[in-house]
Amino acid sequence: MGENISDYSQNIVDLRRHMWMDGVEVELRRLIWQIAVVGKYISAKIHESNRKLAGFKNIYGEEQLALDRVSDDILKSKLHHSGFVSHYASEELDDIVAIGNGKEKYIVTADPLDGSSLVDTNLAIGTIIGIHKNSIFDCGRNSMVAALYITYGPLITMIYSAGKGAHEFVLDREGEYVLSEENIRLKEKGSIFSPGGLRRDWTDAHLKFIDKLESDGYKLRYSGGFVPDINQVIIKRGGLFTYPALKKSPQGKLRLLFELQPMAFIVEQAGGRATDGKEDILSLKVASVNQRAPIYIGSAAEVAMAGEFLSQSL
Ligand code: AFP
Repeated sequence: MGENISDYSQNIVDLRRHMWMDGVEVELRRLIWQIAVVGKYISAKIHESNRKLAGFKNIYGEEQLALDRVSDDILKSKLHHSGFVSHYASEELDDIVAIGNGKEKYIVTADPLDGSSLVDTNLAIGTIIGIHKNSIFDCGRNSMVAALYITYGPLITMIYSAGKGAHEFVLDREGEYVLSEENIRLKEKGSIFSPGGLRRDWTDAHLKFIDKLESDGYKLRYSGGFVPDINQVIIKRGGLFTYPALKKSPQGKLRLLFELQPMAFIVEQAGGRATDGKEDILSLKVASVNQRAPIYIGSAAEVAMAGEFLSQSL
C-alpha cells in the first residue's frame, strides 16, 4: 500500500548490489558481472540464430551448432579483455588456453552453450561457468572459488555462488539481473528424478536404485539439457539428477570440469550433494580437460541412497 516507483527501485537488489552486500571480493564480482553480461549477448544470438546449423565438430566428434562456437567466441573475447582471467578452458576447445598475461587471479572453465542440440526443439538451454584460482588440475574443492549458470528459457535466469550460498537472479525487461531467490536451500529429500542414459546400458546397481525411486513415487523429469534439469531440482528445492556410469562407458557422459564441478559447487552451497556414486565430485582430481565422471546430484537423501545401492554391488 502506498508504494511508489522509487520505493520499488530502492527495494530491487540487482546482481552487482547483491555481490557487494555479500562481500564478494571486488575482482571476482566484476568477473561474475561480466560473465552475466555475456549471457545477455548469448541469449541475443540464440534469438537471432533461427535454428541455423553449421557442421562443425568439437573435440568429442560431436556435430555442433554455430551457436556453440559463437557463444564460445563471445565469452573468450570478453574474458580476454577483462583483466581478471589468465586462462580459459572450454568444452569447445581442445585444451586450456592462456588469454591473459599470466598475472591475473582467475581461470575460467565454460560450457558456453550446453544442450545446444535442443535449440531446434525450443527447450531451455544454458551456460555453465566455473571460476578457479591457481590451477584447474586439482580437485574442485581446492581450486574453485565460484560458479554460475544461466538458463535460457521462457525467462533468463542466473544462479551464482561465490561460496556464500546460492542465489537466483532473473533478467528483467530493463536488462538488469534482479534478485529473485536468496540463499536457496534444498530439502533433505525431494520428489523428482532426472535419469540420463539408456536403461539397457545401466549397471544392475544403478537400475535397482532407479527402480527404488520409481517405486517410492518419484516423478520423472528429464529434458536432455543438464542446465534446465539441474535448475528444476534446485528451484523445486530437491530431487535428483543422475548421468551414471554406463556398461560401455564407465565414466558416464558428462564432463567433470565444464559441467559437473560448477553444478556440484552450486548444489553444495544450496545444501545438497554431488557424487560420482562414491566420492564427492569436488574431491575428484582433474587430470585432463576432457575428463568425464558419473554423477548423482541433488538432495542429500537421494545422493546418499544412490551411494548405498552402488556400494552393495561391490
Ligand atoms: P548437447 O549439448 O549435445 O545437447 O548435450 C547435452 C548434454 O551434455 C547435457 O546437457 C545433458 O544432460 C546430456 O547431454 C543429455 O544426454 P542424453 O542425450 O544422452 O540424454
